[in-house]
Amino acid sequence: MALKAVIFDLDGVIVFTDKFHYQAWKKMADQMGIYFDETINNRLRGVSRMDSLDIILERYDGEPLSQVKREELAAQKNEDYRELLKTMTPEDVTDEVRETLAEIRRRGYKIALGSSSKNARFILERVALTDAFDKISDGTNITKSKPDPEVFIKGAEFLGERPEDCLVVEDAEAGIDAGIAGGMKTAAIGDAVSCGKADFVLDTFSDLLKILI
Ligand code: B16
Ligand code: MG
Repeated sequence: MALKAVIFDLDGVIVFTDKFHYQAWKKMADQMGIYFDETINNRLRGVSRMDSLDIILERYDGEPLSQVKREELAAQKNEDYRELLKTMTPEDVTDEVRETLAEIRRRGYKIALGSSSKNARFILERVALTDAFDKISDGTNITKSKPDPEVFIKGAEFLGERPEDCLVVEDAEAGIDAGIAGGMKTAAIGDAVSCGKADFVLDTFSDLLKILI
């Protein structure tokens, strides 16, 4: 196995914005009288904004909502979410993550982001981490969200590497499925560990340095 590049998921791997997604979706759900809790929020990991809305609306028993209304709800949620993102600072990335990314690059690997989020660049700017990535593949350059492999395939393409030479690092089962479907090696961290499908399991982010030697 000759890995040449690493493609990182963002939310749940590099930063933890799930609490902000939760707060913003919770506000919308409360306004509409829809039951929503942290367990349901866990199902939104790695899932696109509109697909997340559909999951929340599974518990909505009012009249069917038009596409225009659905888009309005998603836009309002995103506005609320972005307000919360503005509270993020470089302190929201651990030294472990920052130093591990720098060391991976020193060892000669290319680094890309592979995030479903349309806010990925904004988040990286907030936490001063944009320069740690050679290329960014995110929600703005894909039409299908994880578990479809598009975001990672684009990431590999942007880097100029073959999928089989890339390692995908993910916290969501949908993301591990996407990496496998894309023909990449996969490393699971956090929530994704329990799915048992990844090639590697990370107890902590710096465990990557044991794989990327
Ligand atoms: P946005 P990731 C994902 O980020 C989040 O895990 C998921 O909860 C969110 O719905 C999705 O991004 C879309 O985010 O509304 O900002 O476009 O884990 O793929 O980095
Ligand atoms: Mg994630």
